[in-house]
Amino acid sequence: MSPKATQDAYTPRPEHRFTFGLWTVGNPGRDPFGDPVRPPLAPVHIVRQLAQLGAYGVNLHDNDLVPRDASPAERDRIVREFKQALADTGMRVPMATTNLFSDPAFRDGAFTSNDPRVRAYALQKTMAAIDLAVELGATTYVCWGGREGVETNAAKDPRAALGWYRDAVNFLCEYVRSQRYDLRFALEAKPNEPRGDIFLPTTGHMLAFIYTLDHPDMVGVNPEVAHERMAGLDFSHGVAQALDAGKLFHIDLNGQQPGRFDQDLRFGSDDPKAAFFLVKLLEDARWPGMRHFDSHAYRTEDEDGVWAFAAGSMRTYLILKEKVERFNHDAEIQQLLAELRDRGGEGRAAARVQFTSDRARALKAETFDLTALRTRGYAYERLDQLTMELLLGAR
Ligand SMILES: [Mn+2]
Repeated sequence: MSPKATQDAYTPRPEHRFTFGLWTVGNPGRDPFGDPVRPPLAPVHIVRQLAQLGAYGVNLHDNDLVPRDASPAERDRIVREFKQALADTGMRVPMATTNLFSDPAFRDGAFTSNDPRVRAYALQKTMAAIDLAVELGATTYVCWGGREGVETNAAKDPRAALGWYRDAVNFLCEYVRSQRYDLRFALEAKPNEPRGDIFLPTTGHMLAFIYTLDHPDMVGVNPEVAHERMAGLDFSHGVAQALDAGKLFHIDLNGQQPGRFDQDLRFGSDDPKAAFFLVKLLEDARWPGMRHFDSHAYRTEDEDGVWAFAAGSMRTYLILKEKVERFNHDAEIQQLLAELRDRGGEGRAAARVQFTSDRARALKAETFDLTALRTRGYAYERLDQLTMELLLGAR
């Protein structure tokens, strides 16, 4: 079957830089209580279908492409055929990653396993996956430590574990440098699942960790909507902090209701308002990175549903991007924002707060009209209602 996309203003094209993981559209619908409901999709098939839908590229874990037990000859044949599909379609592989969670060997973690042989095997597997990534043209390498954690704190000293984690990332940075690869790392946080608790559970934790590394310039973050929402956080705030630090190397777009299992819903499907403000953040910042979807079709779906999921993910992003344009040019909304900016007079609003002795002395002597500051509202109810009407199509 061949995926169909509506041809209109929201039709995705490669220049929109939409990417999907092989594991996302290829997700067979297995869950902890149920067997797969869809047959596996061949990577070459995924590349051709996504190209037809207007995607820019695909991303992969090493084992999404090359099975764990493949011989060197099988590996070479699989990679050759995959590269041919990329060449035929113009699709790219901007990002790759390592599966350090499926193999039972990683049951206690990979870089933070209590067994040093497992930690060494994890490095060996990651170096091989990095070689494959670079061979396929990737320039971003994501590290998601899904098994890096514990069920019981009796098992592991978290400070020792963080030390092992740091040693592993330092080792991999040195490996990339020694090979002269053009590759940066993006660390992906998640609070729990599959481990009871995962180390470095949020994007903020990851950012702090990065500055303890030997080569912090080579390492940024890959925030994922679902992972911050599982922790009950506002996703766009974490992304804003990463942007502010120059550390937003990649992003995983999807949807998630707080307080639930890892849902990996279609982007924008569960909370369009939060998705809107995320798109606004990325677009207003002119962020040049890939708009990558790390999500999957509902378990109810057959293959048609998978391609509807993929097309819908991109289409929703483009619709929200158009809404951002409308928000940024809406006279009434912009008037309210201008009034906020001009509070205290234009000169005061534009001036940065910077310490000088004179400034501190003047500030100590300043008299504020506290009655005015205590009584005037901010008009956020109007602002939010206008935003809602714009999003709901009533404006
Ligand atoms: Mn992810």
